[in-house]
Amino acid sequence: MIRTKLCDLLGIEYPVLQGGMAWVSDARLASAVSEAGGLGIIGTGHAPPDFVRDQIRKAKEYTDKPFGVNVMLLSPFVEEVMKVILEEGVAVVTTGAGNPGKYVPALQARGTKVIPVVPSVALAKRLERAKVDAVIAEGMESGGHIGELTTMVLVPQVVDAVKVPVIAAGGIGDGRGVAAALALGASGIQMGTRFVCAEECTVHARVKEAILKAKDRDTVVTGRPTGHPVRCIKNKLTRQFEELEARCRPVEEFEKLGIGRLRAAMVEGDTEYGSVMAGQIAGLVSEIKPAKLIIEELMAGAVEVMRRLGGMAGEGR
Ligand code: TUI
Repeated sequence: MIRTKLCDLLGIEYPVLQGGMAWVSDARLASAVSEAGGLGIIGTGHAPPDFVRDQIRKAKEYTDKPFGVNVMLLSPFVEEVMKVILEEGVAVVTTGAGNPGKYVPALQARGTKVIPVVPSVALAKRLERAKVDAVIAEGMESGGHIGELTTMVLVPQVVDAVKVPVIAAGGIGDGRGVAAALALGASGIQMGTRFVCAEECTVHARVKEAILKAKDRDTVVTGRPTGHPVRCIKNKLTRQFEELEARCRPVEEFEKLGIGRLRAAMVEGDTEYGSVMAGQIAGLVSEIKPAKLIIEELMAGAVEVMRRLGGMAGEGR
């Protein structure tokens, strides 16, 4: 099996993080992933502090293993959510959509590891100076809010730029992706879209169906003019966003169109007019399975690829 320094840092069996996904990765999915030997992560998005506290307490009921909470730094509740996390105490905090530098000392004093998502080498270096425990280098293949660089390009450059462990994310859905990430120098991987189709994921069934049905070119990035580009499965809503872009409409119109759309998709199952955030790897996801099986197949697949590649090197090809 594959163990890396990330396993020791986080006290997990496999170097696999389940991406924190708002309205999708609740205590149920996160605890299932942690029970299976990865690191499950509760997604908080714009959720209010009481919801976050409730989810942390539930996850602690469901598992004794370490789990994480993802904090979306654009949330209006960031300060209150951080306060809840400090009160409750969690093993790991991952962050998205910003620079979490100012929260690092308090979280670490409480024993929490801090692992931000970085879309660039510059932010990775800045956050290493702020003493973060590791970084997640997330490529634009990912679902949801994304940066500009691909995983293939971003990961090796971040690996060369920092000494802390680097976790590769974006476009990883099976053992081949894990082996590729390790080849790029990553110490582990984070996967979101594949875990949406875990049996334990409580997202609306129509979202799982949309991912299972998706082909390679079925996602699209909208919202670039707002400064917050988002990748979703193509539907009537993404076409409306594209129309706003074509007509160069002001940012406020994008914001208005986006209100409540993530919840509409993930909770109510509105896959036509909701934001069905998913990564480009959706085209590779073809089955609903328990989280444990997803992780076991992922790791077995990676070992198999690495064995085959080792053999090729031995044959001098
Ligand atoms: O955060 C994500 N993905 C997300 S968050 C989300 S919830 C949402 N809801 C409505 C609108 C937008 C989002 C859905 N998906 N991934 C991590 C991520 N972080 N991707 C890119 C970044 C990022 C971008 C800029 C991280 C840091 C950053 O820094 C800018 C700075 O302050 O230097």
